[in-house]
Amino acid sequence: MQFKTISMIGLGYIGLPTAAVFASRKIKVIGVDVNQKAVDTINRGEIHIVEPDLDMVVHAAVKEGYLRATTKPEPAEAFLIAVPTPFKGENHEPDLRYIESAAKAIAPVLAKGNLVILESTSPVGATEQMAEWLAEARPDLTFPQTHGEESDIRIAHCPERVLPGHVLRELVRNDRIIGGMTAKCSQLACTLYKSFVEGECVVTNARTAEMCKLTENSFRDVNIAFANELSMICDKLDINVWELIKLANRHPRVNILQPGPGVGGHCIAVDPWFIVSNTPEVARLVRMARVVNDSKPQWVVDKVKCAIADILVSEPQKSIVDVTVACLGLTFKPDIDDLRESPALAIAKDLSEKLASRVLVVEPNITALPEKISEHMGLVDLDFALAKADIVLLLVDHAGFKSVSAARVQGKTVIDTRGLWA
Ligand code: SAJ
Repeated sequence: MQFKTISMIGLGYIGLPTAAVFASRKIKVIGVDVNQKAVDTINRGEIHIVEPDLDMVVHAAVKEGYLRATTKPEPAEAFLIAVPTPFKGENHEPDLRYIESAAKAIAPVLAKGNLVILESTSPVGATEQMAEWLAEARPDLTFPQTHGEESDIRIAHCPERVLPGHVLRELVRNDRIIGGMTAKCSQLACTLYKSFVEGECVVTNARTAEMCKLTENSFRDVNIAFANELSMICDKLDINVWELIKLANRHPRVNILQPGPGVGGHCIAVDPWFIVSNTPEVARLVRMARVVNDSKPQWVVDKVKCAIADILVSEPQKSIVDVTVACLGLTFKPDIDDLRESPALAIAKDLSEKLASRVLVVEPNITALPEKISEHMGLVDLDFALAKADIVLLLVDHAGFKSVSAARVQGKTVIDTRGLWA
């Protein structure tokens, strides 16, 4: 079967690039998003997110008539859902409300023979739950959970696994996990993805596909937690953690990741909690990694406070208001503009709000801070920050910070959370 028209529900960091890549293969894509502004932007052939080269691909897709955005679902042969799956509350319980509303929004336009794919990272069981919501909304159609291979609607979970900043390349080249609710569901989903995926489309069931995505991000989280814990141990033992890791990684079977100010973004800091919520009594290591990584920003804040105390002791003529802290970087990882769940931002905000010292913030990848943050801190350029700082706090290893010479930070207290200048 050849898909001619598909629909992407959710036009964010994953949905929009995926929609554009399908469109570049001459499949008509109806993009659906609740955000009217995003819809209008896309229909002008422009983009509302930052991702290298995406603007060109979207522009071409819209111009050639293969991609169109709307706020209201329309009939299509396949529906792909790429909406956020955050967690709610103190217990980090998964919040499936966006999947639920996407399912309820497409239900009225579903037709016999349609394929529905959940791409959003989800706790185990979410695809079956989505199938239930669809079945409740459309009692006139049959679904895999009750009719197996004979169902009118095919359903699969095919998680996205692309790295922000390299989305277009990874969408095409990475292997794709295809978790159909039945074998026929998987087969149809494979046919769809093979229109652009050059990697292998590997078939499994929906629950394994859900767990596979969570496992990948949790693997990374656990390993970063190990690196972060090492950095705190080494600090106490007066050992350079960056040198230590380099040395240990010379062992052929050791590959330690890099410590940092904490783990940010909307994936690695979130997804392990879905495993914990599925199996709270056994997911001890997964939970502990989250706890370790989440404790790192406060550890960095405490380091700054100690550094200020040291300055006040060694320069008694100074008071706390005379001490200037320059925070270099706010995004959740280098060379992007994404502030979501950024530990660097949390640290800078905490210092700005709670310290009597002057806090300067440098973030070369954004032109203005979001409104609710800008009341607490202002952006300055790197030269100004370095000239004024008593304490230079490196929070993000942006390429532009790498070239700062030792001479420019001489005499200042340097706290390098990324080992960029180690
Ligand atoms: N980080 C460290 N030390 C490291 C590596 C990363 O502190 O050695 C930090 C980063 O600074 C950042 C956070 O971890 O704050 C997450 O960054 P990342 O580059 O590890 O991952 P993401 O969140 O950009 O993308 C991840 C990827 N998952 C894996 O590599 C297993 C990506 O492939 C997924 O598609 C994505 O999550 C997602 O959407 O789930």
